Amino acid sequence: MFENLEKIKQQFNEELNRVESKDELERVRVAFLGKKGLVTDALKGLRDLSAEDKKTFGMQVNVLKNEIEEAIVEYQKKIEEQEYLKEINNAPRYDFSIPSDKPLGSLHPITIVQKQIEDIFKTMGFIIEDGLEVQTEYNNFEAVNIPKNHPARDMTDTYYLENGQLLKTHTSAAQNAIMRKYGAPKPGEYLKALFPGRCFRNESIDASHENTFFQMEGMMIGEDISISNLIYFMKVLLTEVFQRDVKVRLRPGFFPFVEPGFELDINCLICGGSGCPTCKHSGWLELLPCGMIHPNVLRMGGIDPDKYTGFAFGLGLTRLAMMKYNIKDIRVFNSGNLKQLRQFTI
Ligand code: FA5
Repeated sequence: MFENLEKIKQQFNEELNRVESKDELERVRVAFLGKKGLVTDALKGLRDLSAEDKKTFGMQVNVLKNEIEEAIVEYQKKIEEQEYLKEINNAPRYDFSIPSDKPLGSLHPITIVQKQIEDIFKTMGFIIEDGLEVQTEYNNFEAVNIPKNHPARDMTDTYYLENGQLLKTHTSAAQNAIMRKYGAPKPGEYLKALFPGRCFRNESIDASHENTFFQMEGMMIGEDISISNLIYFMKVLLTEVFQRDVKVRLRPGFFPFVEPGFELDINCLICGGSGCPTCKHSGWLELLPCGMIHPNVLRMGGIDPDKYTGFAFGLGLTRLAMMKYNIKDIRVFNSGNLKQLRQFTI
């Protein structure tokens, strides 16, 4: 009786070693553990044994049964692994270096304009910085001279996270971090930075307003920066982007982080200035607010306002792309409509 269990074990191991597929494994399982299997059969012999032997033999049959079950589970894993490897090895091989004959992806029109402006400013010695999209309330407001309860906060309501941080309303939110990162420039040198980014505002959407849009901020700080420098850089920017003369107007504008502050508007290129929904029938589009950095902002950035001055501008990048590509409605940009967006690919 007991030797028989040994034989069953040995037979099981031999048969298991010959198994090569899940089906064969199932056949072996049934042959040993099934209703008419060898292990089940062995249990039937229990009734002819003495009480003492019944106990020992029963225990041993159970041990054997568990061993066989475990061995089958293990072997199943092994077979699955082998089948998986076989499948991978037989899978077709692709050469990813072969050029595609299908249409390639394309750059988004905003990315195209962004790269173009970055290139222009890089040639003038500006560094390009990334601003975070999730910002602290301090960086977005306080650090640019917009204290709590300042009415300027009303104009730029945004989306707040549960931890008190917010989706930045303007690229100016990065000014403080960049001033702190690079510090005041050495005598005769300048801190020149360009920082594009996605901005968010709780806006009513229309042809020229989105709740998610792009700005491009520029900032130059040194010991002798004046409004003339500001106007020079704004002119270079617009002439290079449009590659032609565009009509602009400079008018006083209020932003708590600049003094004096200006609004640089562009004559609407969609309607040529005669008035359309894009420019709200005024013939002009607000594009490039700018000004001389407020002494408080320099001070908060760790730069001495008695020694240094600087200018900053906050270009509406999405609106600039509208003007450049004659896009009448801002909603096209976030639409994901590839048919429309691909028209602007270069
Ligand atoms: C600002 O955001 C200031 N931080 C800009 C600035 C920087 C001023 C540095 C002075 C010095 P404003 O809210 O006007 O300003 O936005 C700047 C530009 O972003 C606008 O002229 C416009 O072109 C664009 N813009 C603003 N709101 C939207 C919107 N909802 N949809 C699309 N473009 C927008």
